[in-house]
Amino acid sequence: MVFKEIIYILKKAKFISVLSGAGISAESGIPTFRGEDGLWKKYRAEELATPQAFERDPVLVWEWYNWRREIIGKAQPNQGHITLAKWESLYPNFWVITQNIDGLHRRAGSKNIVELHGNIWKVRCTREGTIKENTEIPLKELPPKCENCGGFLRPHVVWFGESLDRNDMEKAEEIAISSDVMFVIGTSAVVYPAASLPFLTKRNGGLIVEINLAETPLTSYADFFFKGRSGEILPQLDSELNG
Ligand code: BJW
Repeated sequence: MVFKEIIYILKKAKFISVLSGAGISAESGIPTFRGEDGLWKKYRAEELATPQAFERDPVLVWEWYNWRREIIGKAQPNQGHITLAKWESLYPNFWVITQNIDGLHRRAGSKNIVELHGNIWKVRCTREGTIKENTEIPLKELPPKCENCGGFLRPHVVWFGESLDRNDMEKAEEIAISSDVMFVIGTSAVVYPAASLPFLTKRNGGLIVEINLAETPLTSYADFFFKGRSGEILPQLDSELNG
């Protein structure tokens, strides 16, 4: 019944967006941040994903990223990523705003992507600010150094207390405002400013469709809530949509 209703809405929608989080990549074998598998050694993300942690112990922070690069490097996009990539080809306005740094949406074939928190395959010189692609797994030298000036390289990602790229945030807000429907998939919806985007959609008359294993602070505001794995629910929606 709910499926029928959402399919009717999706068929009429002109602009659809997705806000994705770590949960969409969980079925690809990538650990989430706040789940049972969310700890690396004894550390929480809040203790490692900060500029202060990097200043204090750059080797420790890089060990964490090195470990994640190995997992992500072996991972494949799952049916959730693949369904969203397919939908991009069906809708003239379809955007993925992701908090994930794993690049799996792109590898699944999505092109209209805003990577709000950066990308694990890019590094930035802490001295010069230059950004380069780096896909070495594992990195041999920790911390890696800038070829040009010898300064420490850091992952080109957004840590707590750091501002998101202004262009990315403006684009994400524009998408949220324009959306008839925003899917919020596999995010605990506690990290701002990403977590504010569904409210922008709602305030501008759009609908929120949440897909998650568990309820989140957003659930009571969502128009539809599908409890379960995104890698299963998205293909089910897709077969109803095209059936
Ligand atoms: C499944 C599933 C399956 C599992 N299917 N579902 C306003 C209010 C309060 C605080 C703030 C605020 N504004 C700013 C702040 C401070 C802070 C913040 O939000 N803190 C809160 C935690 C309290 N925000 C910031 O600092 C941001 N910067 C900023 O605002 O700058 C301006 C400013 C500066 C200084 C002061 C004030 C303002 C930056 C945030 C950067 C976050 N960075 C990280 C690391 C990125 C790099 C990396 O990956 O290493 O981003 S932290 C981490 O959390 C990562 C994630 O993208 C992000 C969100 O996590 P996500 O994706 O939601 O994952 P989980 O694990 O939390 O949830 C997974 C979900 O999936 C769960 O719900 C599961 O149930 C579900 N799931 N399997 C479907 N198969």
